[in-house]
Amino acid sequence: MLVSRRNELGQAIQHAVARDELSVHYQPVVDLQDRRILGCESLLPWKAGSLGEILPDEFIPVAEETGLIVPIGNWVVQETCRQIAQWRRNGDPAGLLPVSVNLSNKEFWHGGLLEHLDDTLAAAALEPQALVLEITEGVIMDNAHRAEALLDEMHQRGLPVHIDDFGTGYSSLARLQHLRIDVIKLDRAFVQQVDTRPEARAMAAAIFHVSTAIGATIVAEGVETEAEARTLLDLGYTSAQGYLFARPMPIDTLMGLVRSKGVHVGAKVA
Ligand code: G
Ligand code: MN
Repeated sequence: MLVSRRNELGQAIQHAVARDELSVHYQPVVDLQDRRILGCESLLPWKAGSLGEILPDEFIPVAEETGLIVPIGNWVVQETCRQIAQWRRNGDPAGLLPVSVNLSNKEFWHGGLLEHLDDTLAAAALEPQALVLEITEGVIMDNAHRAEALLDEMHQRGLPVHIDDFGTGYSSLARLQHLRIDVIKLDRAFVQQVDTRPEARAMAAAIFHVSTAIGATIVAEGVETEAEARTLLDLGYTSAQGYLFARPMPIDTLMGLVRSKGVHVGAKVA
């Protein structure tokens, strides 16, 4: 990224945080067979005035560099917990869904993370299982030994942990066996044209078996076509996420979708 673009984004992020301009969107995870909603993922789309819509892929690295990622991430966790608590108070079926948040590198390794999670869940009167933590494979494998200890602590607290973007972060399969992981999210690099590319199909099949071997559930990310969804079903996948089913959406749209599609309660995926 150009230095000027990075500076511009850095300043815009600072303004957005100061002016309370961020809002959380949600993308459903669905049952591949009947398309009912199993859970959803909290995402942070961001419309930055003159800069237009900025996707997380572009602004998260800048937020990491400026250190703003920690307050932004804390805010996403708080906002998501507040929302789940509100759904439950209103008896909305969305309150039954596990909701995941993405933890970036700096947030995961930040010393205050577990305390912040404990405090935020307690303030919203939520049990730890209500909030799912998504951590990319790259972040975990940066320091697999330390990550193992932290994941153990999360497991002891009952916090579900998902490995995001699986297959892109040079995973050590040897270490993977020792990590407490509830769900593996297959990166969309293997999902794109999985119906027509034999290599993608073979990798999707192999990673499915890896998830079974470590006792994790698997979710396919980035499904965009019916043919991809059908192939994944053939390979044994039961849950997925992607533009074919639903894009990340504002809260009201999600609640409408939950009412029309129905939810499957008790799945471990978000
Ligand atoms: O890294 P992570 O898996 O959390 O990425 C989530 C990002 O992927 C979000 O920005 C979301 O908008 C995007 N996304 C979700 N579904 C799809 C999809 O079907 N296709 C593509 N290209 N991107 C998707
Ligand atoms: Mn994610």
